[in-house]
Amino acid sequence: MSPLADDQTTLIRDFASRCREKIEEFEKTQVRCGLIGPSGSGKSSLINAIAGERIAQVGVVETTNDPLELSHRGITFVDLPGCGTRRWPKETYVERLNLASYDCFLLVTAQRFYENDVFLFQQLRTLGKPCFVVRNMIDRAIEDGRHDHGHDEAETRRIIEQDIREELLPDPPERVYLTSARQPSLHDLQDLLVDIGSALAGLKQSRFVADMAAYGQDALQRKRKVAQERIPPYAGLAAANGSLNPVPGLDLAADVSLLLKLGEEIASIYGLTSSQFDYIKRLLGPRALPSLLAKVAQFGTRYLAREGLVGLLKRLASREVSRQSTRWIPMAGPLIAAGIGWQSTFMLGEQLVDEAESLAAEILNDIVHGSELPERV
Ligand SMILES: Nc1nc2c(ncn2[C@@H]2O[C@H](COP(=O)(O)OP(=O)(O)OP(=O)(O)O)[C@@H](O)[C@H]2O)c(=O)[nH]1
Ligand SMILES: [Mg+2]
Repeated sequence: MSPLADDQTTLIRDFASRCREKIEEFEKTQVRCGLIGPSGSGKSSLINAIAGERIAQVGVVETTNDPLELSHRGITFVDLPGCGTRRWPKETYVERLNLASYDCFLLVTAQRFYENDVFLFQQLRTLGKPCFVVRNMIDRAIEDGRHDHGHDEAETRRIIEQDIREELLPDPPERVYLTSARQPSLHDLQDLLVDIGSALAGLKQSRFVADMAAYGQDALQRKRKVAQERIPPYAGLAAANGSLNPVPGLDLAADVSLLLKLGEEIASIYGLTSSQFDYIKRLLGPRALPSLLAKVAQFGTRYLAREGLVGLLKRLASREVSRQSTRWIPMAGPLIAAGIGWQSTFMLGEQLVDEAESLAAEILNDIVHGSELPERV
């Protein structure tokens, strides 16, 4: 390959820094989500269920006199102190806690809402912030409704929803989400997550969709779009590497480092990193199928470890070196000529998304089928 002219080198360096910016822009995006609700209503359990990772302590009474921040990649959950206490009077609550800087709120109860909750709900609405009303522990309420009154699930849901709406008069929410942090794939948690994502805009939306757990097909579809959008800047960087250091097929080190990072991002989007999978295993309990565990381990060896990726890349490179992909030319422009890094990264990225998605779908299927079994998270 002939050496590049100076102006071409500049062009490529510019392109590479734009790709890097794109990656960093996403990495730096944070969604701040506040949770408000009484002790024991399941806020910590909900945080874990939303993150798909155990980041909050459950069943430990946290006398939250101060906001408690818990992070899961791009989502910062803030377990907020009770409103209307001596420490946090309701009149100054929103201002002192700087709630205007938040992106969304979950108003959580496992029983009913009280006057201070109603006050806060209205204040948050006035701020124009998405505020989701959550009645958690619906699994228990359904059980009790059946046992105590002979109500079926639909009847219990109807009664609870109506009660909550009345408690939040004069301006009741459009929807009350009836959730169970112990049965995240049942009831309304999956809708809640999809709706939070929809209430956010731009990169915040992508960030939330990437980092929320998926408990339904709808979530998986949304994740696919976000996951695929992660690929082009990585492919662009690989192409730039390939153009500036054109030793096709030999020096794959730079591409491998990029792909490891992309692999980790995609794995995380689909809940397949080891800490996320620990949470899933608790949901699945002893039923976790050995074949599923083996597949997840195999996925890790192929895409999240250097040796596995080198093998995959070499195979792709030898197969694809002569085939120019035209699909993405508008994005990479003149760089495509050096495109082994571009093509390999793209193909591998797409293969990665496909495999992560089908594994996540299989896991989801197992979670759904096991949800009737005893609670354990
Ligand atoms: N059955 C059932 N139990 C739940 C659910 N959510 C939480 N729990 C249980 O309720 C207890 C309290 O849950 P936490 O998540 O710690 O509640 P919290 O709101 O964070 O409590 P504080 O930290 O004290 O404010 C734990 O034993 C949870 O396992 C649920 O949806 N269904
Ligand atoms: Mg807690």
